[in-house]
Amino acid sequence: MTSEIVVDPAPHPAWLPDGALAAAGRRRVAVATPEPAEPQRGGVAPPGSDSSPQVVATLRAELERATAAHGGAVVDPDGSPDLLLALVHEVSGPGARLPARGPDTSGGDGFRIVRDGGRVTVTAETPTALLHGWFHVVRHGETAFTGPDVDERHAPAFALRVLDHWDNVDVHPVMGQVERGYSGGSIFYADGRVRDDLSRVTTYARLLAATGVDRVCINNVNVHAREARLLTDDLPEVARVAAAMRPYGVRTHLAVSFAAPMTLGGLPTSDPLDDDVRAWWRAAADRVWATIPDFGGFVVKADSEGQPGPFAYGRDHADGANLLAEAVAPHDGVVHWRAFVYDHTQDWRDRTTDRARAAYDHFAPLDGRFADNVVVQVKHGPIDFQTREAVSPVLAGMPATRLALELQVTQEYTGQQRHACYLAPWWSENLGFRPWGAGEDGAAVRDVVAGRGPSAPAAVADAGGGGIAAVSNVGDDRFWTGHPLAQANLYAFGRLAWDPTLEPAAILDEWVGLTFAGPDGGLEPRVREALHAVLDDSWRTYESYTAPLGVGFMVRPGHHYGPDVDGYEYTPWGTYHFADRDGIGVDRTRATGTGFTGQYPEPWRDVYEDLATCPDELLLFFHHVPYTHVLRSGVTVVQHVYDTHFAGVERVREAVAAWESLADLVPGALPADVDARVRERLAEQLRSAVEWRDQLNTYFFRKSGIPDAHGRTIF
Ligand code: GCV
Repeated sequence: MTSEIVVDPAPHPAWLPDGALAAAGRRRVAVATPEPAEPQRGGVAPPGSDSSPQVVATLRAELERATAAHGGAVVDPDGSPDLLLALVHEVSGPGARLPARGPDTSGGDGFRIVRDGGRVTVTAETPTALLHGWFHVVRHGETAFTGPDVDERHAPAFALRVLDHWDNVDVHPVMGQVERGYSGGSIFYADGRVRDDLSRVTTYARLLAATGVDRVCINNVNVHAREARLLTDDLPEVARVAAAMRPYGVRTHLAVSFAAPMTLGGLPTSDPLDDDVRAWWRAAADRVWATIPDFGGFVVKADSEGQPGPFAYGRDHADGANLLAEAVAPHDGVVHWRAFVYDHTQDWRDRTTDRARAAYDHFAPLDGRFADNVVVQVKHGPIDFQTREAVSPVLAGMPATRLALELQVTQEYTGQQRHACYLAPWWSENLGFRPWGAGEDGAAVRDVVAGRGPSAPAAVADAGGGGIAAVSNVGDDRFWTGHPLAQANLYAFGRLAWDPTLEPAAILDEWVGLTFAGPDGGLEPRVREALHAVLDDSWRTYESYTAPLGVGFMVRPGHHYGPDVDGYEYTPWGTYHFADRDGIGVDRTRATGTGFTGQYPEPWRDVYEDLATCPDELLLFFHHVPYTHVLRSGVTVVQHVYDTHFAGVERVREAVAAWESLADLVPGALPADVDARVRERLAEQLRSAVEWRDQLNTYFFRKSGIPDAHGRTIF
């Protein structure tokens, strides 16, 4: 007899199942607000002020929901509640005022939490901040009430914490509904329009509010003709999306096309210095904010992979970005302008052009020319979201510009949500990277994007820098993210956006505790153990059976899944490894290569330049070496390829075994549908890892003629 899994059509609760609310829900809780809770101005907060009564209403509904599920009660603020959430005009008490507010933030996002003899009081100056305080209490479960007395202030490190959706309104013939999406369709669009039922979007905003993300760009940065109209004809529809996210304090952004004045406005040009073009953008922005008063701003991909941009008019990217900045400035809007600009029509025979150099070459000379409300959004690496690449030197090269770090939660190059690959350790490494080593007070990338980089001018510092952005991995899949365990990546991004110093394993622990909470909030310890075994090192495991030593790509062109060592080698995309019979890697040195190492400040410009000091994990990113080059581990490059690829597959087998060890908990501590989906994905991961191992090992054996020192099977 086959046991049938009954699939609940409602989306999976992710990290907010009712069980996660148990500790607070069992208690007497209250909300105190000095302001009227009834919606004003149609329920829309005045731009930038975030006095949205809707969020207060949300908070009350959260407390009702938690107490109804767990037997507690919502009481009067003066009825001795165990938990009091109080909106105040100014947070008082020891210490300075709440930190972390910039002109683009929706007011102070921080809150104060005091636990005194088991009674907890959260105070904040805005409803959204208070909501963050509520989710802080939820995250801490019983210990929120039973821990030692505390008086703490919490505020997000970054003023802007954005998720970008690469969702198309129309299904794109090649890229589908969601470009690089591995979780079904879009939660925003279906059948060529904004969905009628946006309840799932509100649930998404709730999940995001519980992590710290406060802005969502709802369409693809590759803006096709249909999607361009979101800016004009479809504004009322965009307003519906904004209304669906507003109750949780999440603001809406749109990706726009630089050519919009021509394609939508009928003008003969999109030249950023043309007066009619400037007037067109001002009118467009005025209409947007008239329709959505708390709209966030625009995201732009220009002169990149076929998207239009200022180069067509002999203008640069500061001219382009400032055009839009001028249009949104009266509304306190922000322009996220992407630095992902390179030549995608390169001649593979040309060894002098280096895609890694492109963003810095285009943008660093423009430092200081961007308007105060422009954020230059920089991918973490100089190539494209690879499993391993160097940190982009742009992040150290534009001190007078608000910079945002761009990450990719959707697993385009890291297993497409068929492989378990927990990315927080990788993001943490990038955030913690110190571009000046111990110099410049040891400032790290996370300081730069918070506006605290060396020599940041007041405008950058006061705005809190450009913050952080990432490409979402969410779709209309029941589990939101295709692979249920990929939810951990979405959660981790939100938590790192709030506090980039959090430990990845601690974030995972939080995620497990919430997501797998039983009805009374408890967690089966074996589930925690197994999930750490599967996920903690999964990014390094993935790295070990895919492209080695920072060389990148080697994926199937187009869809980017699975191995194809030479797939991009003779293409125009600028992503080469230069493997021949003797060696492999890209010479990016100043001495003999493309000179990319020169884009870094000291110490890295010399550390990377010198084969003797370049870290092994980035060796092939910076150097072309013989297969017999000996790594610090004592093995040669080619032996390292063999060893890591054999070991990587074994580690996947161990992950499969760790998950299977939970079989007796299904159903119960482990829901049957989650188990079934995870098993299906792990089986594919193992199949794919074996394929990667065998193709990579065979390729390098055939190229080099050097056998595996341990005589293992290579084809
Ligand atoms: C949205 C990579 C992806 C593209 C993506 C692009 C970008 O090249 O493969 O699908 O386009 O990055 O970040 O703009």
